[in-house]
Amino acid sequence: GGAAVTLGEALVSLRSGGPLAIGGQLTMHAAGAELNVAVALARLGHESSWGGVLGDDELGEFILRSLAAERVDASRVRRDSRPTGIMFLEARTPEVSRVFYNRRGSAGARLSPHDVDRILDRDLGWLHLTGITPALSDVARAAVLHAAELCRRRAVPFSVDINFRSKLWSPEEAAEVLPWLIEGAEVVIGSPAELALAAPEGATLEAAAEELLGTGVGEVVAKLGADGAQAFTPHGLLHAPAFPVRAVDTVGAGDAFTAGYLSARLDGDDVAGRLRRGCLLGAFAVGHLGDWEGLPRRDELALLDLGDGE
Ligand code: CKP
Ligand code: MG
Repeated sequence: GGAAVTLGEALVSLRSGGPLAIGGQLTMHAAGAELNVAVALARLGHESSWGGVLGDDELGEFILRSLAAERVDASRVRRDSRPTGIMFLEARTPEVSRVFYNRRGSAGARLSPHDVDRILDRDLGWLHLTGITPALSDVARAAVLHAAELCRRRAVPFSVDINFRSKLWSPEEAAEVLPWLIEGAEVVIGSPAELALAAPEGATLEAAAEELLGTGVGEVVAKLGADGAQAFTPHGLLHAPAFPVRAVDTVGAGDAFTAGYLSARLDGDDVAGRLRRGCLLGAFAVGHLGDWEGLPRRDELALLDLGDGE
């Protein structure tokens, strides 16, 4: 029982189909890794909630409206006089896009431990965190570490997507903070390079996973893009292939994978089922423009899934 909750910074992403430097049309989307996961879970029918700080501005209104339309609870959101953050995204090819942030001093970076207390003061079934929010500001870092600590104290299962962002902090800074964030997490997800950041002794993916499992992490999940994904658990290693799709936009695919994995976990599926649904959601995400707009409702999972199961 209890809601699946995420917290972090939500942004407005303004997307361009070509180089930003030549101008032209932009499309407006609600974004932010944690928001993406919250929407994906709600689409699949889970009780889902997003918490954070939004500007008291039109962009904040837009994000609230998007969350309401997607049936994500946002009742713990705080509004702040600072602006809602913006992210510009330019697609150069379907596989290659660049992001430019306009988020320094944003409302979202003001997330505090006090906000976290308010957001998590509820019947909590699962908490999902990412390595983006602790990179935003000192207070946001304290907030996210506080959230992980609350979960450990209350024995609430939680997950962490490492989501290293080189535009926000250095690998050295991240490597210092990440162990405190992921200690005791049920699920840690990342690319092989991100997992290596969190497990500095691990020279290979296998060694990094081993090291994290040794610190008490329940499952370590490596996202391998077109090669699918791998889960390392105390019972062994499992691999799942990616679903073959033509990529239109890869941003948001990681969050979709994470949500698919967590959704199957919340359903009580085994590790193979979790990997499979993660890869399935990743395929939906890359096949569509926008981080989460193309994601399936539960009754639509079979649209791409021509194999058995689901
Ligand atoms: O790892 P992903 O491509 O799935 O993450 C994309 C999101 O939060 C995107 O919405 C963006 O706003 C961000 O990651 C970020 O802060 O970079
Ligand atoms: Mg990611």
